[in-house]
Amino acid sequence: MAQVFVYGTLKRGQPNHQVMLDCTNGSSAFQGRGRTVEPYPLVIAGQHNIPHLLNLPGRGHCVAGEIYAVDDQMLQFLDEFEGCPDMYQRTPVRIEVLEWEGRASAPEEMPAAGRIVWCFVYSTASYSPEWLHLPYHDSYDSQGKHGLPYNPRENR
Ligand code: PCA
Repeated sequence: MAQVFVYGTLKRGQPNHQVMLDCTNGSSAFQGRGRTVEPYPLVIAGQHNIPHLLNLPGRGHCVAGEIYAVDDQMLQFLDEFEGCPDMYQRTPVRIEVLEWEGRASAPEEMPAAGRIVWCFVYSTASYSPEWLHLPYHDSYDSQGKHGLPYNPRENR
């Protein structure tokens, strides 16, 4: 099992969330909500309005998202789905727990709000320099006020 922090289209209510629920991809269990300990630039970029957390800790905002426990099959599926390692790189990042719903074998293993957990994040290390001048978001919603809705793959 691995812990993955999702901040973009994989979150609940966002356009790609259903892939996390599809058992043929493996298993995933929602653990809770969290926020990156360090600030990162979260931009919506390219002609398809794709969210990217740029791997530049120290700039931007602490970014909110969701923590999932996933099995190896789902992790491999997500790597492929996210175009890892070309488009995104799966990077370990420290996440502050905001609310925890996941199970633990003993109560003392249960991360409480404020605890820090390590999670994999699909972040982007290679991008065009203009992306650094895009607005930095602190949480992603495809239908947000930015007016840049995600263009699903089937429409491209
Ligand atoms: N999917 C991944 C990375 C960006 C995206 O849209 C996620 O939701 O975390």
